[in-house]
Amino acid sequence: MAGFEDGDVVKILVLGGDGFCGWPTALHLSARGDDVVIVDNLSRRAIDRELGADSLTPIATVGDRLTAWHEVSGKDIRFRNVDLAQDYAGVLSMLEAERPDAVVHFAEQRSAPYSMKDAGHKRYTVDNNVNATHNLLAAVVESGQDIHLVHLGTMGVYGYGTAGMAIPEGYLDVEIPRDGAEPVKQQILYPTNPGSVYHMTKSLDQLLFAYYVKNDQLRVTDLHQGIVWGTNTPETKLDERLVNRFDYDGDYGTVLNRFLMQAAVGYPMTVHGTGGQTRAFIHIVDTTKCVAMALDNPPATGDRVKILNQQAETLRVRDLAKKIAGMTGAELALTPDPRKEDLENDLLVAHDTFLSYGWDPITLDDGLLLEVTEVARRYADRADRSKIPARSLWTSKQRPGVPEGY
Ligand code: NAD
Ligand code: USQ
Repeated sequence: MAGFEDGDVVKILVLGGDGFCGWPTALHLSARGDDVVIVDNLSRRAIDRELGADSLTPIATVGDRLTAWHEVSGKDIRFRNVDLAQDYAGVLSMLEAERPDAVVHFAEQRSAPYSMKDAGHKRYTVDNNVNATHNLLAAVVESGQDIHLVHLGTMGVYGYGTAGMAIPEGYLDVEIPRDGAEPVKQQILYPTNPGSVYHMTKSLDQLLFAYYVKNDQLRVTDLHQGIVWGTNTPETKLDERLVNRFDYDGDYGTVLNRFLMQAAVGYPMTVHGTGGQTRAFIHIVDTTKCVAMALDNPPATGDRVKILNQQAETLRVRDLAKKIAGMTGAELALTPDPRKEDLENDLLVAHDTFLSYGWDPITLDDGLLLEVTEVARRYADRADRSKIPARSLWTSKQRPGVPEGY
């Protein structure tokens, strides 16, 4: 890690380390020798129970996961159950006790459909995500420690239509014309245009980071990540108890993994609208690698928020479905789009910084679709077909079943 001597053990808190991206990242960092502590309130497992849904892969309890990791690697990862949004004192005392070099922040409610179910789910998502991020920032300042904060943000803060321009990494150069004088040149945060309450919380996070970096000179990296696909990584494959989660239900399943699972169980692939939506994608193995690279290349004290676009390639939803149909013979079913989004858009994304670190991204054409299809096929008997349809609509309504207190 830059700023550390080779051989130094670096302590990293992985917030949200029991989740889809956090778990394999925690293992990857532990495997390379970092001292890793997972922090999670297990809310994602509680939401599975609320929705009556489950991971397609049978995920072990946190305790069994960590025991298995110790058995296969000889390394220890510790676990702390802290609610980052509700327990500020717990966040601060954890930082004071652990004194981490870096914190990786995955711990937010990350489903757009879940965030759009009704007022209760909107309020939960905003309260949880914005408070978690703000509690963390305030606690880093109060602790007085110099901690590099790496946050998982989203491509969705930009909006997806770019009229042929590649979306830059976080900042936009603008020229403001003035009568009779030279135009004012400025670099501004790329104008945010979220498409769901969930994505909006990531836009709010951006402002929190910008403020704390300006006021308190915190060191923050914000990773604007595309849609993650795939399931396992070299570390999660080492033991059945280490398997990563695979979401396929209408709320948490993301589009590519949903299509792969649908193809595996013979369910026509649920292409929303015309499938002309273009999105950015990254494989889960690359998520773990990019986070490690971001940790190794921190901003200096006094730098602005370091924003990196963390995606490998952009693809149109109907092209994804056609690719999978070509591989498996599965059918496509154009379904009415439950969301409010452009049905056709182009998307170009700059991702120069990770490439400059030597990243060689995994793409869909690398044959890894087959690996995921094999995961989907292997666990197909665990699938509950009634959970596949996307039932959350982007229209105003109130439904029962919101988390307690909302
Ligand atoms: P996930 O829901 O599987 O994992 C999030 C974890 O955070 C869960 O284990 C949950 O229990 C925990 N958590 C949530 N709120 C918490 C709180 N208040 N206190 C403590 N723990 C809390 O989600 P994921 O897919 O692993 O995503 C992780 C992060 O990456 C999210 O911030 C998400 O926005 C971002 N991201 C994900 C994707 C994707 O395709 N999965 C793409 C881009 C960005
Ligand atoms: N879609 C379908 N059929 C489906 C599911 C989705 O056509 O069965 C379409 C959606 O309408 C949308 C696109 O596929 O146009 C992507 O949907 P998604 O659910 O895969 O992704 P999204 O809601 O954007 O959210 C996911 C993660 C989120 C992350 C985001 C990155 O859940 O945490 O922030 O991807 S990005 O999309 O780049 O903003």
